[in-house]
Amino acid sequence: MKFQDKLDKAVQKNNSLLCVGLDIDLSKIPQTILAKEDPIFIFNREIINATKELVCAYKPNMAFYEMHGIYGLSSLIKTIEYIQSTDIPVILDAKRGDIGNSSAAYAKAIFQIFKADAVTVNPYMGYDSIEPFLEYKEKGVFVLGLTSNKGSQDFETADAEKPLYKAVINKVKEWNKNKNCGLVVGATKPEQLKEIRELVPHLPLLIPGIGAQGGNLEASVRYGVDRDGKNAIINSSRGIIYASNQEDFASAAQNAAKELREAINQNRFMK
Ligand code: NUP
Repeated sequence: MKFQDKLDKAVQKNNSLLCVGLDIDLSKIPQTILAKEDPIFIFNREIINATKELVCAYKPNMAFYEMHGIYGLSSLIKTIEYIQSTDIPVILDAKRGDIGNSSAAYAKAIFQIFKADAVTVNPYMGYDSIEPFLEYKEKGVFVLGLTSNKGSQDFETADAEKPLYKAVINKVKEWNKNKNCGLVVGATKPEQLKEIRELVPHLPLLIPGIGAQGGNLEASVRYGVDRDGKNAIINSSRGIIYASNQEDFASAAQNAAKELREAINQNRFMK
């Protein structure tokens, strides 16, 4: 099934635009979980069980698995396999991009080994660095447009007249021949988000930066959604999965996800 269709189904079924980020931090996981054989997978499984009726996507960030070596990567593969049994799409946040043959290897790893439904990529090296990902027509490819971090001012918005992120958006429109592109736009940039949505009325936008980074939820939803109140994927990672670092972490994550889904839905059709 195409990523867009899988996303639409999950949005519809769970009445949700919430994406839960699975960014593992062992220092925030309760002792009882840490004592088990594969704590990363067990923790994720509990979070997934508690939130799978509340989300439209999960987004593990590869860095938090790579930092644990082979062990972390094996937990990531098990986690994605587990999510696949729920029909919720997985966006693997890997921010890849390299010369063509290296990108082809990255794409194979992300889509065929880790079996993600979508990936994040860095556009800095241009079309041939992204093309190997786009060739997987069933998969979603989210290109970094305007990121949530402070450093986005160094390149992305450095030229106020002709900001780099707008050049990226124009290219993404050209690259979207297989209708499998999306854009990443930080929740900390609501003004630009409004403009970006006008430039790309139909693209799925992955919007991180809610919660821990202080992004603007209301504006992100209102400006981020398309005309049908869809296609904005509002991510929160730490704000959901570490709502509690005690034994009640799963039910605390469920409550946090419920609240955020509700707050998102209140703004979905406010255009
Ligand atoms: O612009 C971006 N900002 C951002 O925070 C692009 C991203 N991919 N992210 C990722 O989203 C970040 O790396 C992390 O995995 C997640 C945000 O996590 P949190 O601030 O909700 O905990």
